[in-house]
Amino acid sequence: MWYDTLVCNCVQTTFLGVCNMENENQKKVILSGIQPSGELTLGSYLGAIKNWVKLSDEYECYYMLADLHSITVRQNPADLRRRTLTQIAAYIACGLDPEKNTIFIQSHVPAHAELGWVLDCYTMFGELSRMTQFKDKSAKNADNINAGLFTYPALMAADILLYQADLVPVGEDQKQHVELTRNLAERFNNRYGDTFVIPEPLVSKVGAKIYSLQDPTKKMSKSEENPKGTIDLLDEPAVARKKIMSAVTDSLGIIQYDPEHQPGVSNLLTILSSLNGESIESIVERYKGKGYGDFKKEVGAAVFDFLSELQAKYKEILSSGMVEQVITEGNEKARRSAHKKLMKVKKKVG
Ligand code: AQP
Repeated sequence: MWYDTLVCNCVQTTFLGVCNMENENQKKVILSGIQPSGELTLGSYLGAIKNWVKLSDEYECYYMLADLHSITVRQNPADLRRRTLTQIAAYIACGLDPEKNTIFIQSHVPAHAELGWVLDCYTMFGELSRMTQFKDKSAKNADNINAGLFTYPALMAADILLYQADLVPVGEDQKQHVELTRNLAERFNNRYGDTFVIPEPLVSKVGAKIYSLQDPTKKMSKSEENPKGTIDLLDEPAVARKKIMSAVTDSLGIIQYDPEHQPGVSNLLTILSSLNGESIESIVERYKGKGYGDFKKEVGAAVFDFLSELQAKYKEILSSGMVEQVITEGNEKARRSAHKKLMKVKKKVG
């Protein structure tokens, strides 16, 4: 599988970090999360959640709803409250098994904010100023460049270090934050003795990056303003199919994977391949000499089927009342684990 090639970080960091593998049978720990900053998109699923599901058997996984991070950008309170439930229901509908994974809400575990503050005091202004996401997000939110947006990476470090995560599944754009987390953990360990496991970023080789259907050079984002550019997991399947039919392509008329010259077609190839499991080469082969119309119809049908099945499960999960129970149990387990680490940190700091 795509993550098999990773080296256990305990081999590399025994001298600097706490090893999670004292007992051979103990699973390595994974932590990841998605901000409830908008409705989950096909990009959230294909780029993150689909891979989380694959990791569930092999690792001890903590998956959170990163609501503290989401308020670095202004959110409508009612929408944020609603998404707290619906996003967890969507995680489960996407295949995350609450029996195998700890699913929780970041703000319900106060240790995140507390360790975040401690780490703020060990993070240098210059380090935070170099974060490219801060530069990008401040450009996008020029009227609200708040301190939270600036110190967000220290809170992300707290999220990761509280659970002794060995691996953090992230997109390329978040690798820099995991690097900062490693530096902070090493800095802390050097000063106070072994406290934190040094995490590794887990950048998926197959996890797809999905682009906007209307501007295929830009990532498909939850907060995208043009609804035609995104496929939300809760879009009516017929509406989503229509969005695929009107996706921006090009005038070359050849179906091939060439993100530089044909970003739109390449994006549709990635979507189809990720949904039906067929290789991009094989799809390209099938469409030799054929036009965009037939190709888009097949992509649209795959998206329609995927959403129909997902939404049926989602409705069942929401009406069953299981979400509240999953949150209660997940929060409790996360709190226990995080509290232990926070107490250790407080003791060391004095
Ligand atoms: N389009 C995408 N393609 C591949 N992966 C994606 N992810 C998000 N969109 C795509 C992956 O989802 C994880 C968590 O995302 P996040 O919500 O914490 O932050 P984000 O990457 O900033 O997501 P958005 O949708 O773009 O949010 P907004 O609009 O609020 O900025 C990450 O692993 C990310 O790679």
